[in-house]
Amino acid sequence: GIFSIIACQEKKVIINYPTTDLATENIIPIPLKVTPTNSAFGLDKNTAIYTTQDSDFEKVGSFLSNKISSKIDLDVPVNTTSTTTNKIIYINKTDSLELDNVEAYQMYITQDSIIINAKTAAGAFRGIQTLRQIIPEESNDTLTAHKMWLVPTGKILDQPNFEYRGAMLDVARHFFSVGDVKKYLDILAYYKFNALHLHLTDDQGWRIEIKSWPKLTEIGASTEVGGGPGGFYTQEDYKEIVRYAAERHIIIVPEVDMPGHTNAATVAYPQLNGNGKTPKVYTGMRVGFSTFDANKDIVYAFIDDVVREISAISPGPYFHLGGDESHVTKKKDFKKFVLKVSKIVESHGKIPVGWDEIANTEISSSSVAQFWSSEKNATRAIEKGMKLILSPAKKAYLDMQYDTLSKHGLHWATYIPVDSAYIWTPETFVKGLPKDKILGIEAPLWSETISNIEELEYLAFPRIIGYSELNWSIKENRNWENYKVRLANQAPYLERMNVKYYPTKLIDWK
Ligand code: TNX
Repeated sequence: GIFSIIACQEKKVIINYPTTDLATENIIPIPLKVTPTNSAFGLDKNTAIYTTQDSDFEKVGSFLSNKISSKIDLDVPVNTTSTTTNKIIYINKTDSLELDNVEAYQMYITQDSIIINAKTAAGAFRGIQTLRQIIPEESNDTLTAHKMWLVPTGKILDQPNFEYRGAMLDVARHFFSVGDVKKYLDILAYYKFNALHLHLTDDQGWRIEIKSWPKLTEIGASTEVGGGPGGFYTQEDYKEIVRYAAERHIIIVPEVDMPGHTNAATVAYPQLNGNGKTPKVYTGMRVGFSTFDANKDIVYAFIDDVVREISAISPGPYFHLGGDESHVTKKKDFKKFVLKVSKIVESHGKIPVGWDEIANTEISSSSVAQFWSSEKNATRAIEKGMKLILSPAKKAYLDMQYDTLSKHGLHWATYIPVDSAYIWTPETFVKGLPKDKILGIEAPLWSETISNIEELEYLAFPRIIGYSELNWSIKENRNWENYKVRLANQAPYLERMNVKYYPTKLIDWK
């Protein structure tokens, strides 16, 4: 910023003005194109928000108003009829945009107005996140009673690089409350994520109420890694998560992991089990010992009920069927199972997603493979013409430790310090994968080693913020040295949100 020193009687008062160069604002993810005009819009008590008369745009306006109020304690009314307002933030729905992406927005900031134009409410919502980031924490006037927050003027053209910008949370190994998930969603929204994948079931616990199979939660939800009490979402809880996410233009991608990772389900209903042993409660961290029986009709009847009940309360287009590490399922059974379950998913109107192992089956090419570890499987998926979500464990796994001193996490894939998490190119990471087949990056947070929101935050932050930039910003605009400064300046926001991020020494935190 620009510092100016004003002599004020005997005392010298230092006023720290926000920069008036829009191009050097600490925006993450960095926008496509920023053109500064070096003046300022003075956000103050005479400012109002006006939106297109469309309920979704009005909601975006109210969301912005609430966030301004919680950041700087200023009340900015939405679509008010009061005549005292003389500075306006417009949020407009328009079809004539220079950019064609559905989530694109354009923002024009002048001395007396801020105009955000978008084709969709989702685009407008992404736009207001940028605005939230450039409203300074401090007002400029320690000397007068008229408080003003100076927003630098200029023009921003912006749209996402990838259409699917995801995070995953494993609520099965340890359970996380609706409140925890909402807090995560709040921050994901601020960085323009649009998908949260919930890993709802695993060997150690089943976390979603299924009304037609009540023992899944009566029995299967009462355990977790380490022997803690577990927990589960009622369908009402889950709907509340979906609603809260939708308000932030984020979809929930539900996952029921199968045929492996199913010990908790088979403890509740032993007739589903296919590993030849009597299912016992499991609270350890091993993987790959459980399986559904791929050759029993009751198993598919069960899955049909589960997929139907969850799909009915999941408005997003995807249903994740898992498919990873089914080490005790015979190869031919795995193929049969994944194909049949993918058809069940499609019959309930959803696009099947699965971990990269599903590329070894006859699953339809309109399904999505989530690349996590096997280049071979990724190549198969490409050959089949499937789209991919990129979650390479060596780069995008939030449960990998930062370094040997990390308090939580694992390191079976590698250590991922904050620079390494950012410095890679998803566009060329998988050989032979055309860009238009990449849906986007998803950063999974497996929860074997974390059991509360503070531990979640330690692993997720600040690395998840870097994935937001890899997902949203074009490769020509990404640069570690430049990103690292903008990341340092996220500290006030993270602190205000009470996020216990890992304060890595690689960043000169503000
Ligand atoms: C591998 S990633 C798994 C998970 C574990 C994770 C721990 C994947 C598809 N399977 O079951 O939680 O490693 O990093």
